[in-house]
Amino acid sequence: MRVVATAGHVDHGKSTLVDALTGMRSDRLAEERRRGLSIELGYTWTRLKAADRTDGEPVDVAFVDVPGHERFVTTMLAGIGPVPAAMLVVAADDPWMPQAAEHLAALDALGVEHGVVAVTRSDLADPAPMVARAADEVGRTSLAGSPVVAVSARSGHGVPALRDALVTMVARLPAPDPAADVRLWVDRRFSVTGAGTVVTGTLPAGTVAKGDQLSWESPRGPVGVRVRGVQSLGQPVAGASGVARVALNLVGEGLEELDRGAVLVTPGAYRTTTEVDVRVLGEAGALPAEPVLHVGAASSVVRTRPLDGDVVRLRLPVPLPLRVGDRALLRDPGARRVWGVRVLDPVAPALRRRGAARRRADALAAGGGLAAEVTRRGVVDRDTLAAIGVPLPGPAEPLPDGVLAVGRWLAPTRLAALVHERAARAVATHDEAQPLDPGVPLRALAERLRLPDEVVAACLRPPLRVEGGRVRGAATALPADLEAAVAAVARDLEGAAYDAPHADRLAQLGLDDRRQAAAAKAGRLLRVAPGIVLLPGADRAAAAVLADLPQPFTTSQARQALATSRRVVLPLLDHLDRAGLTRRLPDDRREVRPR
Ligand SMILES: Nc1nc2c(ncn2[C@@H]2O[C@H](COP(=O)(O)OP(=O)(O)OP(=O)(O)O)[C@@H](O)[C@H]2O)c(=O)[nH]1
Ligand SMILES: [Mg+2]
Repeated sequence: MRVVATAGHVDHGKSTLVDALTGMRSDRLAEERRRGLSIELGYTWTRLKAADRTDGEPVDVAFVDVPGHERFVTTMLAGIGPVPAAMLVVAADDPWMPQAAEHLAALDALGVEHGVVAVTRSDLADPAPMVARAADEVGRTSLAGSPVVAVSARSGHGVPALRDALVTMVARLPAPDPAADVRLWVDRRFSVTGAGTVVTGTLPAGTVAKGDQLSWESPRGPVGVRVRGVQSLGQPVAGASGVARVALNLVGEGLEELDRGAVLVTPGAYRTTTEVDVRVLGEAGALPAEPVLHVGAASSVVRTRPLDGDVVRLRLPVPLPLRVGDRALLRDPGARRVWGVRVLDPVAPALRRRGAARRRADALAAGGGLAAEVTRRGVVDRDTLAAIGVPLPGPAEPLPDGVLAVGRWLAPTRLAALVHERAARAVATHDEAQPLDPGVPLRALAERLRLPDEVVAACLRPPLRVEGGRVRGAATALPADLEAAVAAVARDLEGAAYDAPHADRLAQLGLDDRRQAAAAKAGRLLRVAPGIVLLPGADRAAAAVLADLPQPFTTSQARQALATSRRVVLPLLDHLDRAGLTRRLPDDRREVRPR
């Protein structure tokens, strides 16, 4: 299916022409029919096939017929917002009128490139002058090159040519991804007896199916809704893929508040925010302080804060699920002027310090793309980037230069050197102050750097490393007196590696529990139990000696082989068990585990 929105001045014949093309009535309301004026959006559809071609599949085209009256411009903008193609309708018997200009400016601001111009009511006046004028006006917009066709909805003259032009135009529309995240801008809501709430909208991409869960981004936060039924082109269907006009029967809480401007999205697929940085495509200087933002079928008064040049921050009254690259429109209702904008960052960071606005604009000037986004954000998780519409490489594809991946995190490569340096400094400062307790807890360091733990850990290079939850530096020197005590122990153990110093000797050397632990932590002593210290590596050496015994061996055999006492051998064997070097059997004998 293809979707085309109408545009054009009030009373120029939009509804009549769409009705002639579809054989349906787009003005549904009694008031619309009585006054001959569209008030709401009209929805009709038809199957089109080029008259001059027997080949080619017929294509379903749905029209969103908009009202032309200046009072209903917000409705008009809700109609064209999510639609990628337009049919501009101009009367042959009237001059070029203000709403023709305003609607065309809006289509241009939104960057709509696919269109057809119908110069209608050509039974009432020679269409040639308006054909020329319309081609000229359209030629200065994003719709430049659109065919201009003279028609009469009354006589039917030119209608086949218009159909052909429409078929050709919709054939050029890009095919959206049916697997894309759903973002349905609701443009109408009504209640059906027995069914409950029904909403309609243009689905630009993705698929909605019966039974789907969607999230409604309500003013109070996301609300889950379930799709009880889907209709498309007036028929119940199992599902519909964009681009499509859809009507959804919804079940959920608080639906009475859901109305035009509401957005239904794939749960969790978007980040809704109120601070949005955009590039203004036009004269940003003339932007009012509080224009109306129109995006999709939503509209709200926003506050603008110029950052620098054409980069402007918008503060939204309610959060919207926007994505990088989204086109939207700002409108000054007083001056009837519109500006197109392109979303640069839908989750813009707070600007606190002096000059932050300028720096932010400079950073945004670096453009889009993954590398630029990651550089700008520092560290960002893949889900956030996907949710704001930054394309990510697939699992097998390489990351762009300058981007480092750590699990779900992406970071600029240069961050690694910075983090390593900061970590090295933090560890050095800490170890100097507290040599008995070397290393900085990873968690604390990560918090200080405002980075995820695993990113900090991944940025460390030797000698920095994570050990037992702490970032440790190179083996730190012990305080001189402790160093001397360690050296004395080493002398004591010379030639009697398992004859651990007795309690009185340890007390004489000032090696109390805490200092034994500090020396052990620094890798200078092996502390098999409180009060039993040996030299580092004594445990492996002991295991090698024990391996020469017939297996399994008794505690007493071990004591003799190691030439030591029960005081030492009992805790040493326990230590060897814990270290996985020996295994204790049920009869209390042990065997050395194979390496
Ligand atoms: N003679 C003649 N009259 C037409 C033609 N097309 C539309 N009209 C008449 O023009 C008037 C306005 O037509 P609509 O189709 O309601 O115009 P519209 O553009 O939809 O108007 P709004 O929705 O209010 O903006 C109606 O009286 C139509 O009958 C045509 O091709 N020839
Ligand atoms: Mg109408």
